[in-house]
Amino acid sequence: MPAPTNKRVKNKRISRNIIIGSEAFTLPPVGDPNRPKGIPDDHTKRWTVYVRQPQGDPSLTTWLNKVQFKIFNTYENPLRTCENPPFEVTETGWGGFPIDIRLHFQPISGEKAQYRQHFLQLEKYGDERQQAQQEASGLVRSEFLEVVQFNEPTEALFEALTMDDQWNYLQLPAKGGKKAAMMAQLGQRPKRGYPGGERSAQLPDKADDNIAFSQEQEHALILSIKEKIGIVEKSLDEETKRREQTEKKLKALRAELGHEAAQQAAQQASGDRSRRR
Ligand code: SLL
Repeated sequence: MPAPTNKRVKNKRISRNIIIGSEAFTLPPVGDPNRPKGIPDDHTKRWTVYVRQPQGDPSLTTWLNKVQFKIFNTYENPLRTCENPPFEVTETGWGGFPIDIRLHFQPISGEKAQYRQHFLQLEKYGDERQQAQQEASGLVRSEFLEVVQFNEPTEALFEALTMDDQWNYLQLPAKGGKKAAMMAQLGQRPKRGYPGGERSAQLPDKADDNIAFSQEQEHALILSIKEKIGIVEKSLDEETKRREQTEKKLKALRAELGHEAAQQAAQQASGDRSRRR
């Protein structure tokens, strides 16, 4: 077997999104029969901090090898290491704190570990509606989308990041349109294809029976969205004009009414005066 090289692919950059987040649930109070046993009395929350991939994205294990979470140093073994997914740590506690997260990449990537930080949010936050929802559900979730960029990746990583099998973990639903049904029957996934025959993280130029999504469709979709935006903007303009006209009319009516009211008041006053005389 040839020794793996660290040769880099020039002028290529591939990025992946990850979600870094935490969830905190309120624990039943001390004395409540539903409170799990063995939790210190001052702990009010059960929380989980995690690194996940956005739903539907290519598998993150292609490039992510290991995640370390450095939690508050009063916890036992505060440097927690996850060698496999799920990359997450669950604990109980009473207070939030910043968590240092170290992302270790697959050895084929030749990349150094990267740091991220996440604040473990235990208390309600956000606007009134969000806080009411957090109160009602007893769940506080705080998530951020992070981007990891591979600039001029190694050949091995580039190969891995452009392979179809990164989507293997996604099961095609049995029902879900003609194409999906056909693919399910054939036991195939929609093929991504390679524009110009070259391996790439891009969508292929054109769709065909084997390729479900293409740049051509993407452009058509963008055009149609732009067209719809145009329609919405036009009707917004018309509505604005109509509103301005209505406001003008209203102003004129108010002025007229005010004038009449003033006249009436004046007449009334002069009547009063004449009666008093
Ligand atoms: C503070 N920044 O000073 C916070 C610290 C620490 C929270 C929060 C229990 C830890 C354990 C726990 O929740 N600590 O049981 O070791 O307010």
